[in-house]
Amino acid sequence: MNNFVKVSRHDGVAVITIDNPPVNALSPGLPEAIGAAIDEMNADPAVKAAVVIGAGRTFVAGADIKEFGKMTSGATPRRSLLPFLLRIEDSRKPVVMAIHGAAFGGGLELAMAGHYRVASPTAQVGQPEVKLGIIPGAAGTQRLPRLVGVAKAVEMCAEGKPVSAPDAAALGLIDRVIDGDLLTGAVAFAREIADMPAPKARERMGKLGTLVENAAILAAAHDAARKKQRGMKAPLAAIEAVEAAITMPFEEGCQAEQKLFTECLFSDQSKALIHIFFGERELAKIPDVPKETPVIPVNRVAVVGSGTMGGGIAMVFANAGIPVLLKDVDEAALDLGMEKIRKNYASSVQRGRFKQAFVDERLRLITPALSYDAFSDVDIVVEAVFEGMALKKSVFADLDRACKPGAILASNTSTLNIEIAGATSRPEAVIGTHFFSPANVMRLLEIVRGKKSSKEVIATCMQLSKRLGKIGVLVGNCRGFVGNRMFGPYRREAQFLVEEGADVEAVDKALVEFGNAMGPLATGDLAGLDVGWRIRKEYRHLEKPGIRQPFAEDRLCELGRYGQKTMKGWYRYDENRRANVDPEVTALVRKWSAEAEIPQRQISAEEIVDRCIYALVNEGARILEERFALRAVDIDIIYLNGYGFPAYRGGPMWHADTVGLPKVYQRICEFHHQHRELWAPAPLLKRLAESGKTFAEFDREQSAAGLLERVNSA
Ligand code: 3H9
Repeated sequence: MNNFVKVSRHDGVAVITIDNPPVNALSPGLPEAIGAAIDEMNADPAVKAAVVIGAGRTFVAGADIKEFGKMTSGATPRRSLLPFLLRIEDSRKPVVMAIHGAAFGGGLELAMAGHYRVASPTAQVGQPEVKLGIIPGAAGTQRLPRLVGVAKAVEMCAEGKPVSAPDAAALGLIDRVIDGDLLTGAVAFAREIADMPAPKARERMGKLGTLVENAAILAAAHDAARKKQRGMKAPLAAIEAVEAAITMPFEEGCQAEQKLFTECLFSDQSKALIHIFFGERELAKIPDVPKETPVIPVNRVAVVGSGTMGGGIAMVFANAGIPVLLKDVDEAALDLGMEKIRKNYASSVQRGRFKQAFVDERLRLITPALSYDAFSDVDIVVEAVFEGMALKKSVFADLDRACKPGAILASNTSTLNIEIAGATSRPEAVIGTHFFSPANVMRLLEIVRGKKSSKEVIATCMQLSKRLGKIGVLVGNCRGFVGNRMFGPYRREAQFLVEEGADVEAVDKALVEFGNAMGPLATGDLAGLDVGWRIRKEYRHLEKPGIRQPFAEDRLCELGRYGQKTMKGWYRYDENRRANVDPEVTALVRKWSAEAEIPQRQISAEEIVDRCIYALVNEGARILEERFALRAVDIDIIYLNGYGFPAYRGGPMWHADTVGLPKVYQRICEFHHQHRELWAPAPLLKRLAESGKTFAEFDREQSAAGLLERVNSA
C-alpha cells in the first residue's frame, strides 16, 4: 500500500479511504493500493466487509487524464485497470462503494466493480469519457448495461451526461441514497449486507436483452450521435462497445472495448479534446491576478438596453438567481424587450428545458426600469445599447453618476474600444463583458481588460462568469477583441472566395464538412449582414488604401439584403427560416466581380477550408504575439464556445499544430504570394514553423519561464 490509500477498521468493517487530491483520480499506484487493501481485508478474520470511500470533495473523478498524453507519446506504458477491478469484484467479502461528489469515468467503473453502491443525495455518477474523445476503458461499457439496461447505458456512454444519485438509485445503479453522514451510513449498510452473498455486476444478465430486442435502441443512438455529435468518433465507438456487451461474453466484451478504447485514445480527436479539458482549467489562471485577489460581492445587477442582447443578458443573470434591473429609454422599447424575454422563456418551457415554476420565479427577478433611480443599489451594470461610441460614452457618464462607488461598470460592446472608461470618474471599475448572441444560450464570455481595469474587477468578472454558467476568457482591448478580430479575416476570405468564383453554398458546405456548426456566409445572414456593414462604415477611414476589400456583402446590404431578418441575404429564406440558394445573388456577384475584373475560376473545397481556417490561425498568431490573448488555448476555447468551431479539432490553433505549423506556414506563404498584403504571415507563426515548434509548446514555454505577462490592455 502507499500514501494513496488509508485503511481503518470500524466494528468489523474495513474502511478504505482513497486520498489523491484534488479529485482522487486513479493515478499510477492508486489502483494497486486499493487491490492490496482488498486482499488485506480478505485475509483479516476480524473484518466482514469493506467500504471504499473518497477523501476530500469527491469519490473518484476517473482515470488520471494527465497520464493519457504520456501513454500516447510512448513515455509510459499503457496500463489497464481491468485486473484490479476483477480483484475487487472477486473479493470473498462484500465491498461497498460509498460515493459523494462525482464517480466519473474510471471512478464509476471502480464503483461498479464493488458489490454494492451507496451515495450522498448530491452525488453524481457518469461515463463522460466521450467528452475527452474516448470511451470507458475499464469495462464500463460492459458492466453498466448489466446494471441499468442497454438504453440508459448507451445514453450515458455515448452522450456522457452525468446522472444524479437519486436517479441512479431509480435505475438500480445505486443501492441506497444516504442522507446524513455518508461514512456512517455506508458502514451501517456494510454491516447489514456483510453476511449476504456478494453480487457481481459482470454476472448479471437480467437487463441485457438480445440484439434483436435492442436493435431499435441502438439504431436511435446511432442516429442521435451522428446528428448531435456530428463528426465525433467516440460516441459511435461507445455504442459499438455497449453492443458488444449484448453479443459477447463479459471477457470478450472487455477485449472489444479495449480495442475501441485504444483506437480512440490514440486519435487526434481525443488529443484535441484533452487539450481543451486542461485549457478550460487554465483560463482562470491570470498571471497578475492571483487566486487570492479579493472579489466584489455581486447581489444585484442592472442591464442597460432591452434589445436582443440586453434582454438575453438579463435572462442570464435571472437564470443564476440574481435580481436584475432592465432599463430602456421608453415604455415601448421596454415592453418589447420584456415581451421577447417572456417569449424566450415560454419556448424553453415548451421544449422542456425549464419548468413553468422556474420561469415564473426567474421573471420575478427581472424588474423593468425607465430611469437610473434604483441603480444606486446595484453591484454591476452591463451596458448593452446600440454600437456607437457617442451613445456608449453618454450612457457611461450617466452610470457614473447613478451607481454607488465600487460598482462595476461593464460594457457589452462587441467591437468598440472600451476606452469608454474615459467618460467616467472611475476607469478602474470599467471592463468589457462581451456576451455572444443569443446571450442566454452561448457559453462564451470575453472579459475585456481595459487599461485601468482593477484586479478586483477582473477577478470578480471571472468568478461571476462561472456563476452564470459561462466560460469567461480574459482578453485584451484591441479592435474586435480576440473572437471578432479573427472572425473578420475568416469571413473576408469566405467573401473573397465567392467573388473569385466559388458558389455561396459551396463555401458554407466545405466549412460545415470541416466540422463548423454553420458556414461563414449563413452565419452572416443569421447575425445580420447590416451589423458588419455599419461597423465597416464607421471604421472605413482605418482601411489602408490599395488593399483589396470584399465588396459583396456591402452591396447586398445596399440592396436591403440584411440576411434572415429581411428574408434575404446570401440566401433567400422561407417562412420557416430555411435557406435556399438564390440565383439572383450568384448573378449579382458574378456581375460585380466582372466589373472589378476579378478572374473567375473553379475553387476546391480544400482551398475553401485552407483559406478560411488559416486566416483564423494567422490572425490568432498575431493576437498571441501582441498579447491580446494570454495563451493559444484561450483562443481555441473562444472559438469552440463562441463560433461553433468543432471541439474535436481542439480550436484553430490546436488544429494548426495538428496539421503541422511548417505546412500551415507554407500554405499561408502561397496565399501571401497570390493575394498579397492581407496574407503576410504572422511573425510568431513563421518563428514557430521554422524552429519546428507548436503553439502548445509556445504556451508551455511561456508558462514555465514565467513569461506569461498580463494580457495587453493597450
Ligand atoms: C477515464 O476515466 C477513462 C476510464 O474509462 C479508464 C480508462 C482506463 N485526471 O474540474 P476542476 C484536475 S477518463 C486528472 O476544476 P471541479 C483538474 O485539471 C476520465 N486531473 O474541479 C484541476 O486541476 P488544476 C473521466 C483531473 O470541482 C483539478 O483537478 N473523468 C481530473 O470544478 C480540479 O478540477 C472525467 O472526465 C482527472 N480525471 O470539478 C472527469 N479531473 O487545479 C473529469 C480533474 O491543476 N473531471 N482534474 O487546474 C471533472 O469533470 C471535474 O474535474 C469534477 C470536479 C466534476 C470531477
